[in-house]
Amino acid sequence: MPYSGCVSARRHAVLSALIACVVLGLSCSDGDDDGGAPMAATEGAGGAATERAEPDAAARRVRLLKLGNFDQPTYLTAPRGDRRRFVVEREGRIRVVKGGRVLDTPFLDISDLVITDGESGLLSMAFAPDYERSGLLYVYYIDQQGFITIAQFRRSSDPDRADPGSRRTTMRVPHPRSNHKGGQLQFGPDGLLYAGFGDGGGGGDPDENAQNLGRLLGKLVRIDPRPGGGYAIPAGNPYRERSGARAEVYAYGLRNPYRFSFDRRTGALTIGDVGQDAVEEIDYLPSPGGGRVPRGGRNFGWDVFEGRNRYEGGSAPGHVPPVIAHSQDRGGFCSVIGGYEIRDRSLGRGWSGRYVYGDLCNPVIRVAALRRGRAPTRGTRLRVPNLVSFGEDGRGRVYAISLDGPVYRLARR
Ligand SMILES: [Ca+2]
Ligand SMILES: [Ca+2]
Repeated sequence: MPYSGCVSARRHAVLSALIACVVLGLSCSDGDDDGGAPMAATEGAGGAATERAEPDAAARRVRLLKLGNFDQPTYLTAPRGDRRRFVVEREGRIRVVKGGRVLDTPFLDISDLVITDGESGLLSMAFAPDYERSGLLYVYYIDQQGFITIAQFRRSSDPDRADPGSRRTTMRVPHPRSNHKGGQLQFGPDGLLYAGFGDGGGGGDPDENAQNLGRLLGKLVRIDPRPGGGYAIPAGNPYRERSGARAEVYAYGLRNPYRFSFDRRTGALTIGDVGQDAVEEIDYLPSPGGGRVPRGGRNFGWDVFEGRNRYEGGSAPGHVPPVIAHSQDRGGFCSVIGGYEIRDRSLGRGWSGRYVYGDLCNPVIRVAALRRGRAPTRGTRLRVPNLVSFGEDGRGRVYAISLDGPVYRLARR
């Protein structure tokens, strides 16, 4: 089969498709692409995603403004309030964009520590909430042993450079395969560090990790990193007292929560959980109010459920179904790319206050009005092939990132 690399990669997960398609020079956005215009219902047997047409002219007044070209960019972030942009490159570098220019010298280069097999690489980073004072930042990468690694670095005397000698290992988790490596780090509004770990790879969670509270794979974890290395367990973690459970677990039943985020205004949590062979999903937990994070201890269902469909036997106690589910077969979805609740008010109606997300194989940027139950979603006119991530800068402006190189800001026309 001439396209087997691409097709089979679609069936599995986020970065493998990129490797197959980028390295082999194939297009993953061919074929059953949905076209980007207002769409018909895209949902399979798991239940329909509610489709809306473009609501008004205001929603069309947003464009992709190119920030620059990078070497396999995987993420963008910045310390809160900072005007610079930090772009993470898969092979292990972090680049600084300052005054509209990409600085020649990377902020950090750990390419000697990082492997890029399968879905591996340097996959995201997070600045400590008190970065201005502490100078601490965290990176998420796959190390030479294939382990998921969260490491801390410290800013150097040059604010545009981290100190490469300041590395401390915060957390290191064995992972047996080259897919479902997770990849997201985020500080929640509670000041704690969250990370999303994939289920251990293969297909169908063969090791049955995601429903097993005694394992870290297939989980969203929450830790309190210690500046000298390692971490403490936060007092409010839901399984802290449960025998046989890992105290780091915040939520479970996840296949590959490759991208998740907190709403910078409300604290609501949104997870893009990459599907198996049928359904791509967005999970959503609203904030209890006051800018707080949602209560932990939720079960998102995998591998008993894929989207709203039954997947394997067994039970998933308290299963929280997704608010958005896209059928892979109808619309060309292969690996959902979770995004951000947009708080950039300059984008105006139809964008501000909506959740932006997309897919690796379907280039259409989508927006949704998140709520419990089933959330309405629509395709926009914006397209980013090989979409690998969204990002948010220090002022809450939102970016879309293509692994092909370009990073774009969502900007008003
Ligand atoms: Ca299984
Ligand atoms: Ca699920």
